[in-house]
Amino acid sequence: MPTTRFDKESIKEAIIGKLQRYNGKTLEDATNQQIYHAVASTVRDQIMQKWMAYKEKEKKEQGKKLYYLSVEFLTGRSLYCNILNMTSQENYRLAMKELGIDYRKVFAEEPEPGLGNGGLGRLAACFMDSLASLSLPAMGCTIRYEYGLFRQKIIDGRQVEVPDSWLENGNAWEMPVPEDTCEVHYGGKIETYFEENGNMRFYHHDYQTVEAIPYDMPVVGYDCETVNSLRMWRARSPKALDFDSFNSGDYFKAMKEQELAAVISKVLYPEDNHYEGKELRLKQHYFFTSATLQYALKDFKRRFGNDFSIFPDKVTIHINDTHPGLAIPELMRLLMDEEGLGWDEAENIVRRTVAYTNHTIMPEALEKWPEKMMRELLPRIYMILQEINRRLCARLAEEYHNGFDPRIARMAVTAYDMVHMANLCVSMSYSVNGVSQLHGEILKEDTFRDFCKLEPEKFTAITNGITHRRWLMSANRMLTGLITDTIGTGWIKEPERLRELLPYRDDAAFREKFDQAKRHNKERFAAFLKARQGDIVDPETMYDVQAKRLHEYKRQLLNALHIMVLYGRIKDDPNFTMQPRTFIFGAKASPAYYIAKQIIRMIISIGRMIERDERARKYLKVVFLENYDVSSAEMLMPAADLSEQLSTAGYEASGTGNMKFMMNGAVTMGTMDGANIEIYDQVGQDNIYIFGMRSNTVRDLKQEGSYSPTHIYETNSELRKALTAIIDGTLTPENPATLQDIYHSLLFSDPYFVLKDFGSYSMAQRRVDKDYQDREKWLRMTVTNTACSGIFSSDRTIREYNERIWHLK
Ligand code: 26W
Repeated sequence: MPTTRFDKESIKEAIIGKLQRYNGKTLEDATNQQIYHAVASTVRDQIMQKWMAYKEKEKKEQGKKLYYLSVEFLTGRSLYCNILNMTSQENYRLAMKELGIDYRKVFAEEPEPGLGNGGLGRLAACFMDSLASLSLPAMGCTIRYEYGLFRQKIIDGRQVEVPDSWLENGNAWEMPVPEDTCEVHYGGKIETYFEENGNMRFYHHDYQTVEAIPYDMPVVGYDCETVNSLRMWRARSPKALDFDSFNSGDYFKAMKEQELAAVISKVLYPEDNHYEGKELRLKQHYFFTSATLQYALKDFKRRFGNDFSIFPDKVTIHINDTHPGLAIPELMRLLMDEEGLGWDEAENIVRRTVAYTNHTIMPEALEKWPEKMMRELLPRIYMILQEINRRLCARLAEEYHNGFDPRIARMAVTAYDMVHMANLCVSMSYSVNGVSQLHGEILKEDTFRDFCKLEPEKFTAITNGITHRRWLMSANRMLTGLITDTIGTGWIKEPERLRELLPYRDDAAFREKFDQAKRHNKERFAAFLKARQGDIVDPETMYDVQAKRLHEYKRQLLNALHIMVLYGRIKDDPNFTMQPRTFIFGAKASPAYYIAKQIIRMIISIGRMIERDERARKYLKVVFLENYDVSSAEMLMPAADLSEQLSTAGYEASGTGNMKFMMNGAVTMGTMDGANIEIYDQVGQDNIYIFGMRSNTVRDLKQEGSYSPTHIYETNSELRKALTAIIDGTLTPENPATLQDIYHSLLFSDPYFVLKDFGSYSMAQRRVDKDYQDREKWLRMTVTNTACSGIFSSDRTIREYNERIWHLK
């Protein structure tokens, strides 16, 4: 195969050549968008060679392959990370420099694929990067949404959602694979009949067909041969335009059927930790799950023929939360109806092939589909679910020696006219895992305790991770350079070796350089913010950051109330001083989540209240970073001094933002929840601020039902003043009632114990203020955080998945 060389000179030539051929432009005349496409396509050429070679190699190898199914992959931009993983960054840097290309501007031209909501989607993307970098054969599978998560605008102090048409200028990284197109069927009727040999068979007819067309994006491993694929399925009607209708002038009728099919891959649901039983969502889940499994079976047969008994040795289907859980009945269906296997044989294969990760214990996030919807939309799948359920309940009745044991209804796949996806996934997967140690315990002791008693060996906990290639090497090049100058490059392939930085805590010159990198990133962020939304922040101040989806359980309100209390102190006490702080919030609220949107309004109102006061302005600044996404996170994480991780203990399954901040040297302010606990274990109590109730206390308090927020309101006068300021016109003088629902929710319900934990939070914040003034102490803390963050690389996470669950070579 001819391989193009990619030294600096060839890169320069290639970029100029692309602009000439595709745009008829010289470098001088080309727009940044055109230059971006030219640069990207040179990288793409390079990747293609590797990708082809890898696919050839894969065909010959008889190894096991992972299909990682996820309704979200929040990949972020690809250009720089691809260059990095190809280890061409130095050549590209020089080539662009010599051509006079401003690489920052060019990289920023790439639209970010916003194909995810938050943690679950970003985790899937980090996993893909680590799988490829560890040379493990895997295919990520999802939907090619035409519109990703909405773009957030702040207008008149409120969130406004704008569609995200990320494909408008084309996607430089994807490749359609038309030969793998397949059909997905909805609706219709099932006829049962018997073959001569007595086997029961099913005939599905009168269904609607949707075509699934795959588009693959390469996932390049760091400094290795592996290039895996992220496969995104697009929906299309198989019918050509209805010409009769078209010719008779009924254009809309002619279009209708096509559009109904294509709508399946139109838009990502903007929901995160909140479930709604929308039919289109069920269609989406079945769409990409069915297409993926059809492909997995086709690929298996191509590699191994029809001996399905070895299927579980050659294929692992991992389902990222329950959303792709229909993989279970779909694989049953394909094995029985298409391949002719019997139930027991098919069930045995499925039980040894599918593994499931749970990402949330929030009851309102657990998927339940109305049986009626399932029956009408997916009649054959519904039959299989019923049979799975019948067999499960029979086994449980035997186990409990009682067909009416109350546990059976709790564990059933179909009960009370609903299909319970988590029960399906737990009962039929060979592995069920939580995403942090605490989360794993809660799953075993609470959420899935009945299942766990029967099959404890199935359950495990694997703490999440983040790819240090994107979140440190790409996002924070100055710190990366300092680390490498100090301890060499070994940490890049073995991130736990970041610990070698620990002794340098005592080295004043090193601390100084570490601080310079932080300072540089704070300035870079200030410039970015100013250019993007006109806000001015001062890099001299402490950056105190909370960036994550907006949710009551994540308790942005705790942070907001604390700022109001600080404001109160400044107003009331003329002698009060503190370290000047910039509070930065980044958060999208689900469009239908009213209180979450009100909380955004409140944060913005607090910022305005402070701006109105000359003295408060000296100490406090609040900015709301619009449209928080992967690209802005890459600017934000390296700039943060303090990382706010405030969830009510027991509710945040893991958190991964906490790891990104830590790796970039921010100190955590957090509850003993999710992975915060493990960050605490790594850095020790002197290098983290822990506050608030522990998860068992929260659990007990909830069960008792005796919690009274009004009692706290009555006894904490600072807090009472802050709460009153929400509704007395101090916060929103234009209309004092604007935020009254937040006030009422806190005072009369407070389901996530904001008031309860406030005192402890506020005390911990006083310590932060004091410690931040002690530069040596603070810098030792930040260095410690980076040094101890290696264990949170997703490389470690993926190794654990592979050792305990997948067993890929
Ligand atoms: C059906 C609606 C819906 C959509 C998404 C329900 C639930 C989800 C996700 C499971 C929510 C989610 O993203 N969970 C987050 O997963 C991260 C990766 O494991 C964890 O770090 C976060 O703690 C968890 O909230």
